[in-house]
Amino acid sequence: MRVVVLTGAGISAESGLSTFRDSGGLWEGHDPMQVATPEAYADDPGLVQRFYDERRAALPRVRPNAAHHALVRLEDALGDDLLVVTQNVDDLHERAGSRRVHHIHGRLRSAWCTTCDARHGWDGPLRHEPPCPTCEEATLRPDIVWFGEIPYGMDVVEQALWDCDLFVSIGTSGVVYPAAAFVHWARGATLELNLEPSAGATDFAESRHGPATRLVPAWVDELLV
Ligand code: BJW
Repeated sequence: MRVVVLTGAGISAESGLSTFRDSGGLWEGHDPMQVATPEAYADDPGLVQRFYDERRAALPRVRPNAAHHALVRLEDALGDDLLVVTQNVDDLHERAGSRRVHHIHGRLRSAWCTTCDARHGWDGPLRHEPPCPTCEEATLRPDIVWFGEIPYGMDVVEQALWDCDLFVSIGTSGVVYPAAAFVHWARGATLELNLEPSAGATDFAESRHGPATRLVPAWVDELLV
């Protein structure tokens, strides 16, 4: 059975990472959705770099939860027939042990040089404008896909959705495209696992509601019987 799993901020919520649209919380008085944009970066790069520096620095303080671990069990059973596509920029899937993870919105622990196009693994801050290790220009930005930018690896994702027997969406509000459209691209059965019905809940053949740490392990158990 070929399975594509899409994850969003809800899968990392119980690890202690904030979601985008649930908390209504502000970061330094700003809506995070306004900070995570190319326009905000052009207006005030220092502010946007601080936003991502803080989130990058927080990663070692959080751990993968039972939902991340359940997806590793699924990969152990399905091997290359499972693809995890995540909108999350954290590294909790990898730290749980998932190997086939596709980060369509980029990764916090990567920096992208807008001068030479090199990408570098990055764990420290970027706000002090460090030189790019490749070209030495001080033009490193977070390797993150903002609104209006093209998500990564869409050809691979599109093909996997086309070929899958089952598409499962976990912990995402279903308001950001193209991920919100994956349910329409998937050829197989569709299932939503989310705290509450998402914006696209009625597009799924089946929807289950509750915390990811309960729903995801239970669903994996069911599939592996
Ligand atoms: C739990 C839980 C628990 C809580 N257990 N569940 C008009 C119409 C259609 C499209 C557009 C339009 N105008 C513009 C667009 C395109 C635009 C877009 O979608 N805009 C919409 C706002 C309308 N999209 C883009 O620009 C994208 N690019 C693009 O489309 O390029 C064109 C192209 C596409 C394909 C091929 C070729 C070309 C880029 C989108 C970039 C999104 N970037 C961000 C920020 C960067 C990353 C970061 O800083 O972290 O990505 S925005 C933000 O939203 C972030 C997230 O990845 C993304 C999705 O959020 P997510 O994960 O769904 O989180 P929440 O908070 O919204 O929801 C959490 C859910 O979990 C909730 O439902 C909770 O209930 C649930 N939950 N606790 C289970 N314990």
